[in-house]
Amino acid sequence: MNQEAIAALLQKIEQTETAAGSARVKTVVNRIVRDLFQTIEDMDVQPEEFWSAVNYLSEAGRNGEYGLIAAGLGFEHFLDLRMDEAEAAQGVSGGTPRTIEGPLYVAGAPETVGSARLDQDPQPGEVLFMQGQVRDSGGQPLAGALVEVWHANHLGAYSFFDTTQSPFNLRRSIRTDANGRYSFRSRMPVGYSVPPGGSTDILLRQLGRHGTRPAHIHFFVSAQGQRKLTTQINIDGDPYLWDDFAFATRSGLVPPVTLVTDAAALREHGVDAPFY
Ligand code: MBD
Ligand code: FE
Repeated sequence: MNQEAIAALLQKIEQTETAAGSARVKTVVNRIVRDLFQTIEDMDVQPEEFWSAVNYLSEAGRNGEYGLIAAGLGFEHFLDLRMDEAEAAQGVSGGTPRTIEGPLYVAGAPETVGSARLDQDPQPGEVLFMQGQVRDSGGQPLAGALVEVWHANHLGAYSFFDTTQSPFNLRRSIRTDANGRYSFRSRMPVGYSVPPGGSTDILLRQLGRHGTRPAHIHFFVSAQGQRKLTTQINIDGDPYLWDDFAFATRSGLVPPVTLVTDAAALREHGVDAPFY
């Protein structure tokens, strides 16, 4: 089809629009339709391919996998890069880098002050301790900040989505203490992989890609009068550390991990052994 014919159809479609509705939605949707018409034209997409894509999207919606696809195609990371750029333009810089939320946060985790234990269900693997301090952009500790933490178990599965785990297993909200500090005890997570045979998996396979993330722990950090930080840390040494299907690993988000084997030091942390 020639460009004039495509332009004429687009004009005909837009002429059906009235003054009602949203100017923003009109602009964005019309742009997406234009770009998709052009892709179909340029790639000579066949009707069977188009309807196969429509059916794929219907199925992905039924599976609740749009969030996962958004992560896997790099859209979620792209939005982060745009937020970084917008902040830089406002002269905002420094601090812990942001990275993606992902589709697996659940609100309402039990709240504690200062410290928490995240693992409720028995879980094999290493005992994990993490501690940190929430500070404002001037470096001043923030007492009473909320640190929401969530991560996967030894199978890379998240409570709520994995109904074999008890509610809020490996999910907590921790208020920082008077010195802005928080700490928690948990078990080492294993990297998540997209559900085998699911919509995201099908797409990634066709792209010749894997659907695995390195082991990671998610955080929301919020405090009165402060911008909310959405971030993660990665566990150093994971083979997927720099090969995340969701592109979320960033330098500054791979803290040092220390293996503690000294019996006295372990007892001090209230454990008998680093693994059970
Ligand atoms: C996850 O655990 C996750 O963090 C992201 C971004 C996507 C899928 C699963
Ligand atoms: Fe995750």
